Amino acid sequence: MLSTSEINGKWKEYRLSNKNGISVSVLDYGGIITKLMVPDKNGNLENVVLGFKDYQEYESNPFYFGAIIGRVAGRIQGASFSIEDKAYHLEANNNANHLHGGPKGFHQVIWNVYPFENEDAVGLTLTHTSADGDRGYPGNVDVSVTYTLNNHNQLILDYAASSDQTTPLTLTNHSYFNLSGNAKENITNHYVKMDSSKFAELDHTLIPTGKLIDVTGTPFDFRKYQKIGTGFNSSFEQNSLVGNGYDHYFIFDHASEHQVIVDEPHSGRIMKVKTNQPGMVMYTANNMAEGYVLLEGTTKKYQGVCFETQGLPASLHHPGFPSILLMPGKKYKKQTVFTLNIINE
Ligand code: FUC
Repeated sequence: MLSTSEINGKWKEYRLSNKNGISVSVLDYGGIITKLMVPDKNGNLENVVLGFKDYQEYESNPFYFGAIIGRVAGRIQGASFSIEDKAYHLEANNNANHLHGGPKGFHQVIWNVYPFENEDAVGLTLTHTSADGDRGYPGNVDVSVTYTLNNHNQLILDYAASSDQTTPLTLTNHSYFNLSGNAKENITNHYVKMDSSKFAELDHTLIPTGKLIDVTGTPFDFRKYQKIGTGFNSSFEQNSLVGNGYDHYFIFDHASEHQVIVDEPHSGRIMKVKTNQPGMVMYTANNMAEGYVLLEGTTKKYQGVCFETQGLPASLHHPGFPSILLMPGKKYKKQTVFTLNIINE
């Protein structure tokens, strides 16, 4: 089912729901997922993402809650890059670096929305054109992001883009999940399993050094289920450096059935993530400023976890990482599927 409401006289919110009671609410502004209602093991519907109580806060959205991130998700070192010896300069909005597409990135524009509905699913296609020179990036880029909620409890995000010049592009969604429901607890006791044996080492400005670290024997080894809080109190430098937690790019080992599984035993909720991206940033809200009022509770450290499936912008400065360059005539086509269920069902 699909319903629509006006927000503050300037935005529209679309609510998609399936036959099992799951629903997702999405704004045309930033393509922001404001709410994701999912039953727990007793059938209670609760919200499993962080969102502001006062929608006005989405205008600045310092945490990038729920939004589409682009043109480039993550940090671009020194806010500049070169393509075939031509240098491009972007706005530095994170120390000397460019973060998440910069100010007025894809998280801060109003997208065109085309709803659809069929027998098994309901969805929205969001489109946006980013002009040549937008935020300093080259090429006219047409982007579409399709959100589909089906009756198999899958929320599918399909990203497509094309450009008339070579440009870096890697899109993601920046939802903060908290499977405890209505953010009753923080994410310390969420369990995560991940198909990744290496991650990109960061320096103290959170920029990849170009080196990959083997997870073996470190708090980054999620190849077997591990509590996400393992890295919060660890003395391992890569954890302490990012504010005692995770804010790192993990490289997936296989294009397997699911690359990430996260579960929360109290609520019984389990979420699987499957993508054709080469890896993802897992960010555990280590640096979340306190005191913003949410739909449930207030912002705090470790209040949610982001699984930002994407390419690695550090490939612009380090050879050997998978490229994020989109060439003219080529089609960017990426998909991430979040499947929401009850443990052992
Ligand atoms: C993530 C992180 C950043 C940042 C931001 C809000 O993607 O990589 O460090 O704090 O989100």
